[in-house]
Amino acid sequence: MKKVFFEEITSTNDYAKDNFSQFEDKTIIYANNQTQGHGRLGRTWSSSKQNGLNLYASFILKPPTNCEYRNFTQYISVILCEVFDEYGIKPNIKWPNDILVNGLKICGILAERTSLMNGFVVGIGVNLNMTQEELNKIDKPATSLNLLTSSNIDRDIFLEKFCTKFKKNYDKFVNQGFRFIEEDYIKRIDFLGKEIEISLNKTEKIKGIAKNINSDGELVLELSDKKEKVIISGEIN
Ligand code: BT5
Repeated sequence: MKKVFFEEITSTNDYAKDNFSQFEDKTIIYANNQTQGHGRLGRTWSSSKQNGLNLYASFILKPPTNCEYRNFTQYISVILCEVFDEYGIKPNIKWPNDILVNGLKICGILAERTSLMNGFVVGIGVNLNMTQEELNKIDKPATSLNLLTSSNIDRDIFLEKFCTKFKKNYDKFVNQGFRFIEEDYIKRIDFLGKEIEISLNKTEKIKGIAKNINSDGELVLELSDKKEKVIISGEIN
């Protein structure tokens, strides 16, 4: 995988989108610091004050056009969980693709595309070395790998572990889609069978029992009238 590194950048996702056509499939754009890192719906992704300690990376992906791009974030979340396993951490996936440890967010994943792109960009922000003070400033509960392992984490080693796993099964995943990761993904989900509320957009919410993740990676919700509703995208509150 080709890597492109910046000391400082506004947002690796924005750079990857703006320069998409220049790069080959599976190029990684990463940076020591982001000044305008963002999540979904214009939300901020908080960075550490110290450079180079956390992972801010975006992947340029140009798979065949029949691939469901939202499943790629799920593929990446499974790979990230496997990397965390190597550090002795047991993370959960909060559908569709947040990664949490004991209910605290350690990693965010953001897939984006524009009509001009023959593919998409998937950005990951991973808290590798954050102080508790920095985490306390985030408006939702968060954690960092260094605090969980009581040791400093080498960002480049973490990224290398990720890339090795990403490449290993990428072609199989592209061919088979979500089915290829279904089992590994579902075993990381800890809310199945529970009542949850999902924000479908900024104003609409829906409640129900989380029944299952179907073979396309979508969430199946049982509503109060026992009817099932398939949720393609949204955010569990
Ligand atoms: C995400 O958005 O979780 C996706 C974040 C993706 C960030 C990467 S960094 C590299 C690439 N370049 C970018 O500009 N972005 C990507 P969302 O689901 O909208 O969650 C955002 C919310 O997570 C915020 O509103 C906070 O509540 C919380 N948050 C912000 N920074 C955090 C952090 N460092 N650790 C844990 N939670 C955080």
